[in-house]
Amino acid sequence: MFNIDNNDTITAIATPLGVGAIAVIRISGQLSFQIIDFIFKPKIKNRKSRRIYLGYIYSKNTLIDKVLINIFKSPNSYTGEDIIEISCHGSIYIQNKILDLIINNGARLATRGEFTFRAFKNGKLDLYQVESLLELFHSENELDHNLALNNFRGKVSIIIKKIRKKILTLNTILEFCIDFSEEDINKKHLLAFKKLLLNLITKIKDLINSFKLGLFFKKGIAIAIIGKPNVGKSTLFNFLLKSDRSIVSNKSGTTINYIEENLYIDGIKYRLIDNAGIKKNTLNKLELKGIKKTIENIKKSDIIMYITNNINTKYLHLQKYYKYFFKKEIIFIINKCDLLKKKIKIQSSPILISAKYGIGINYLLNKLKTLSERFIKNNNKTIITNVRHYEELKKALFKLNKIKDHLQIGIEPEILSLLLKEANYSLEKIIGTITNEEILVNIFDRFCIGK
Ligand SMILES: Nc1nc2c(ncn2[C@@H]2O[C@H](COP(=O)(O)OP(=O)(O)OP(=O)(O)O)[C@@H](O)[C@H]2O)c(=O)[nH]1
Ligand SMILES: [Mg+2]
Repeated sequence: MFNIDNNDTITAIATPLGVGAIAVIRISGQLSFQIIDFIFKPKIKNRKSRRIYLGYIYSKNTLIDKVLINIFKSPNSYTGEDIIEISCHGSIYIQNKILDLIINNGARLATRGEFTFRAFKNGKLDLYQVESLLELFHSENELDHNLALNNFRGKVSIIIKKIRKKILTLNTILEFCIDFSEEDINKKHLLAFKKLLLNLITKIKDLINSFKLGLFFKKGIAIAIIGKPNVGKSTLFNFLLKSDRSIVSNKSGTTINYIEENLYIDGIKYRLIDNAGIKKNTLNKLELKGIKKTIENIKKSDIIMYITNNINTKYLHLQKYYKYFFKKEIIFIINKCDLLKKKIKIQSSPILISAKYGIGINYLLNKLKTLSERFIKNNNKTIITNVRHYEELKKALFKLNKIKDHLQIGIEPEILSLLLKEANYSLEKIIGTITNEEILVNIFDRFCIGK
């Protein structure tokens, strides 16, 4: 980890290591322009910020590469410092040669996330945005990406800053009360205090509740495919994944242990789980173990796809059972419709499909979409996705609720003021106004060198 108070000029290759069409090398700090003057020709006379210059990198008199350099003058840069970005040809030799030159002229190699740390230190990003940036790097689907991008752009930070402002207002009311005796405290003040407090509690509760929604985006909506053996569970699993991931055979009990895979439909992430068939009255130990795992998966899932081959199955009864006993959404599916003797109209529930021939799958996907929207509705809402933020918000809420309880007894400004400070402290830890080295190391170490 870097020294927090360090002001060295830092450098790193910002693109992935290896041969590429081009590579980008970054320099940030006070010596950036001095270093580029040493190694880049022609010399730039009137440096302009956010301008690209074409020229050559030299090591003494030896030409290394023809490059483009991009200049960002402090404070209008990613780190808030003077930044140079050199786009060179992507050979490993050229990249390393230029990096060596920069280091020999006064910069040092940056550590993981050090550029972003400087952005944080110089007030360009708050800690919430920094953590959202990490999530942006790791986003796997459209929704995940939108969420991380919104948060990186400061959506949640703005809300938290507003909440903190309101806490300060509460504190001002309290300070006013400290100067007066209890009898003199104006009822109006007390009412204003209560109103603002309740408003804050609701806002923090909303953020806390959004965490569950955030988990759906990140972890995906879990779907357990279940039913009796041999009904075509694995065939459907494979069809949806467009791969032969699960073994299919006409032998009953083919799937012994469950298989889980990620599936993306319309930008929504699902975790599809193919389970062992549920068999009544079996004494086979292996089958019993498989069934036990299936039940565990049912409990862990958000949606159940129940498959049967029998058009006379009493699905309403089953639907009630899963909905009320397990409290799960259920999609009831009759598979192998291609084998049905008489023609049956494909309908919305139960859904008739042929997993083997891909018949009726669109009906199934539509149904899935409708159910999923129940989980991920309000997707325009601000959503928090980070456990650390969730925990701090819960702590802040706890303190504010304590204040609410205290108000029942009467107003004791000193105690309330202390509780407000503690709530504020948690919020400051989220955006990084107050932080400790352990948290910083934990966060910035997850970045790569060059970011
Ligand atoms: N005709 C027809 N056969 C199907 C269809 N879906 C699956 N099958 C066949 O049914 C048999 C069982 O399919 P699986 O997908 O292995 O069934 P399963 O429910 O996973 O079975 P277990 O893992 O044993 O519980 C295989 O021979 C499949 O080819 C379908 O839509 N139409
Ligand atoms: Mg199977």
